[in-house]
Amino acid sequence: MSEQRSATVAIVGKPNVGKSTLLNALVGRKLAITSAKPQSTRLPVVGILTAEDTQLVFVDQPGLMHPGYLLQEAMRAAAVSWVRKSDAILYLHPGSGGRPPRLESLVPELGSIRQPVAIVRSMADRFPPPEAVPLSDENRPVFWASGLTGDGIPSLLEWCRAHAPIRPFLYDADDLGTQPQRFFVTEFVREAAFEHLGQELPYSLVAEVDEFREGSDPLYIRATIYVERETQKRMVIGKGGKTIKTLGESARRKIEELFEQQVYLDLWVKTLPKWRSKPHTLARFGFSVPSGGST
Ligand SMILES: Nc1nc2c(ncn2[C@@H]2O[C@H](COP(=O)(O)OP(=O)(O)OP(=O)(O)O)[C@@H](O)[C@H]2O)c(=O)[nH]1
Ligand SMILES: [Mg+2]
Repeated sequence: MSEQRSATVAIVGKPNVGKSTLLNALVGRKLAITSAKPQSTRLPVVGILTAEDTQLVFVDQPGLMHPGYLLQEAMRAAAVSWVRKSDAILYLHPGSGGRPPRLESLVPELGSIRQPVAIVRSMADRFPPPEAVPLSDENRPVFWASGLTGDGIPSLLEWCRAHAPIRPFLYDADDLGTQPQRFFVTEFVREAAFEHLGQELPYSLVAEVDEFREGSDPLYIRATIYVERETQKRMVIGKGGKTIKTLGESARRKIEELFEQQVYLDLWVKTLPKWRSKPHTLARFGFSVPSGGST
């Protein structure tokens, strides 16, 4: 039997460059939520691809940006920690525009980055490569790929496999992810919120699963959406409950697709003032608040 290889591969870059879409394309399954609006990913999402003797553990990250409030600090801290600890890095920058800035300039706190980094010019279906494609940049290989069409994905996988250290698998060969079903419920509720609510509302919103009736059919899930203000709560509910109904149906369909079973989603809306800037509320929703964060 040949030796096993395994690698954690962080998918990083600025917000809205197609990281989550790429994760889903790499593992062939919709695990990470995506949106035309930036900052849709708040917590890393893990997708596992095991083929023959190699296991690749992709970790989609929140976008690297300057944080404005504590939630954004926690998002950035998560992404930076994965840049530090992953075995290899896919650094995404859209095919449009000029040269990508050096990854080091987005994470100056880390100094130099020693792991293998592939520069991925994303959204290659919209921004195809120029005639003379640079094969490398700063001694890092450049790939053109589209998470939407799948173009370039096989070459990326080949690069990841080539950089996977000889090491036993990190997870079971059958595992597709590492996060609990509850996590995906709250993520898909947020994705539906990005689709159905106005510009700023999805940013003030977080979801929590209150009850998950294991073994029930359809699977009964009770969840609460928290927003920061009463006015926002009224907007999420909508006239006669219309908005929350549409949002809930959309989220339910997404959850059913991932879980491959019928779901009854009982969705509520409550206010939780300033949850985005309080360490204890952030911790409750799964964020690791960097030390020194304000209360
Ligand atoms: N045409 C095209 N659009 C893409 C591609 N990848 C992503 N998009 C679109 O770009 C937008 C952002 O995609 P995401 O995958 O959510 O980007 P992200 O980098 O994860 O964004 P954040 O999590 O907010 O940082 C969405 O509207 C996607 O549909 C691609 O390969 N081609
Ligand atoms: Mg994302």
